[in-house]
Amino acid sequence: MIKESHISKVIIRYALKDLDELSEVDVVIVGAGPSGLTASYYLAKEGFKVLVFERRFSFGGGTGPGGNLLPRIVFQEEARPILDDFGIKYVKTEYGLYVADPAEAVAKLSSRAIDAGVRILLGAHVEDLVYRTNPLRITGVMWVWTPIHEGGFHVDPLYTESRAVVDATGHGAEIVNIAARKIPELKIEVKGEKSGYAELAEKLVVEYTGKVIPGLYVTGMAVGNVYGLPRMGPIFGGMLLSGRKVAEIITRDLKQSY
Ligand code: 48F
Repeated sequence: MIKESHISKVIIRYALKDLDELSEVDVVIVGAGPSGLTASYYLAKEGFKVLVFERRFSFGGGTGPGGNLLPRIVFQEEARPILDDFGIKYVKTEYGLYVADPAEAVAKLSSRAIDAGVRILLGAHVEDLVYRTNPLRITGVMWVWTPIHEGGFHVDPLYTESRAVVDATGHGAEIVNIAARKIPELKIEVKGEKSGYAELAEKLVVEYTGKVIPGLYVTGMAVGNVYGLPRMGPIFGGMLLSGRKVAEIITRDLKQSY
């Protein structure tokens, strides 16, 4: 027999138990796009408790729409080991570039991350940071459900504490921008993204990936916004390489601080 009240009870009981457990984690990643999902997977593989906040009710960020809605995304040679780690199939083209199916990429990035132990909270919008002084550092995020945010209601958010916060919010670099605007003593200068230059952008986005200030890291297109780098358009190797790199940096930093 299915009782309606039991449906409600199990949702409430289990969801609240999860949220209770997730109020303190090792790493918060904001954004379930390609860079955030990649970072989350490699961090979970290292044994860290990882929570991804995604304000949409779906995964993948800018991956799904491919290039101007054409269902193919492009990767370069350097990204192949990561595609292989996730089991994403690809075809080598006549230009030496590789193409893959965006739907498969989204599905495999997210399912491998979840299988590695990552928790993804959908419909959850990060609207602010938590910080401490002496030493000055970021220690978590403040978040509300997306419909609350979209509705423009004044509802106080909940806290999630973490040892590292990763801005994987894409072109807007929302989290680093919040830090720059609301904690001026951090002296973060956000330069803003430049126009398209694919080869240079792919190289620089990986090079500049990493720690912005203690406790706050940046990956993916957000890196371009923070450091004034060009955009690359629908080539995604840099996103995966940036995600893996930020995971390596955080792994090193967190293991050193034990
Ligand atoms: O935009 P997005 O895919 O970021 P990415 O991982 O990849 C960029 C590429 O898709 C593409 C490109 C490179 O080839 O130019 O654009 O850097 O994913 C960012 C995700 O973050 C979510 C947003 O909904 C998207 O799914 N997001 C953004 N701000 C917030 C957020 C926020 N404040 N709270 C929660 N989620």
